[in-house]
Amino acid sequence: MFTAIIQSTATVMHLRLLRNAAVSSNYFFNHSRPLRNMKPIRVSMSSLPPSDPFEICVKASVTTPNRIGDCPFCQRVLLTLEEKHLPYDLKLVDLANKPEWFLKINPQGKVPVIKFHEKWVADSDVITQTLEEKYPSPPLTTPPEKTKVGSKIFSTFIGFLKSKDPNDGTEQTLLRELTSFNDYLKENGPFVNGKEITATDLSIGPKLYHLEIALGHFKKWTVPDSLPFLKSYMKAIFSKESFIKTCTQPQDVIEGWRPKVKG
Ligand SMILES: N[C@@H](CCC(=O)N[C@@H](CS)C(=O)NCC(=O)O)C(=O)O
Repeated sequence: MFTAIIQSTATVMHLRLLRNAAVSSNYFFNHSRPLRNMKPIRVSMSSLPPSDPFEICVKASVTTPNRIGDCPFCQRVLLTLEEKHLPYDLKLVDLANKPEWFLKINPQGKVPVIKFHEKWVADSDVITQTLEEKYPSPPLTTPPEKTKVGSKIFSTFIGFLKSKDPNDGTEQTLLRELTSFNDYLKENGPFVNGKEITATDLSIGPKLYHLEIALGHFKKWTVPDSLPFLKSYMKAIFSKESFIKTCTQPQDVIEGWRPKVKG
C-alpha cells in the first residue's frame, strides 16, 4: 500500500480514481491553491490493486470436486471482485462438514468470508461495501434511492418454492414482485441504474439464477413472456463473462434447494 502526504485538498478524489498513479510534486504545485496555512493531509492510495490476491472462502459444490457451490451471496462478492478486476484465491468450504480452520476464522460458520489486511470479514453487504470504498474504480455504487429495487424477489421466490398449496397465493406474490421489477426496468433499464451494471444488479443476478433453475426444476415454472424486460435483464447478466466465471452449476442449485423444498 502506498501512502502520500500532500498539501492540497482538491486532488483527493481524483487520485483515488487513478490506478498506479505516479505522484509528482509538480502536479500539486500546478493544481493547488496557495499552500500557506494549509495542514498536510495523509491520503491512502488504496485504489491500487493489491499485490497479493484476496483469500476468500465460498461454498464448495456438493456435486463436483473443486467447483464453486450454490451460494448467491458468495457469487455476489466474486462478481464484485471480477468487475473490479481484483485478484482472488478461492477457498472452497464444505458447509455440510465445516473444517476446524474455517470455524476458527468465522465461528458463525457462514460464507462468504474474505481476508482484508490479515482480518477475516464476513457478510456480502459488508464485503462489497468495503471493496467499493477501497477500490472505487470502476465504480459499482448504486444510488441509495435505487438499492431497494427488486429486494423482495428472493424472499417471495423462496415462499413460492417451498409452498405445498398451489392456491396459497405465493405464486401471485412472486409474480407481483417480478412484474413490478419488469416495469421498473422498462422505465429505467436495462440495469437498475440504467446503462451500466451496479452493485444492486450483482446482488439480484445470482438470486434470479437460483429462481430460474429451482422453479424450473421443482415447479416446472418459468418467467412468463409477459415480462420481457426482466427476461432480457436475466439474459444480459447471465451471459456476462464475470457471471459465467463465478457461477455454480444448475445441479448444485437443485441439490441446494432440495431439502428446503421437501422439508
Ligand atoms: N447475510 C449473509 C448470508 C450468508 C449465508 O447465508 N450464507 C450461507 C450459504 S448461501 C451459509 O453460509 N450458510 C451456513 C450453512 O449452510 O451452514 C451474507 O450476505 O453474506
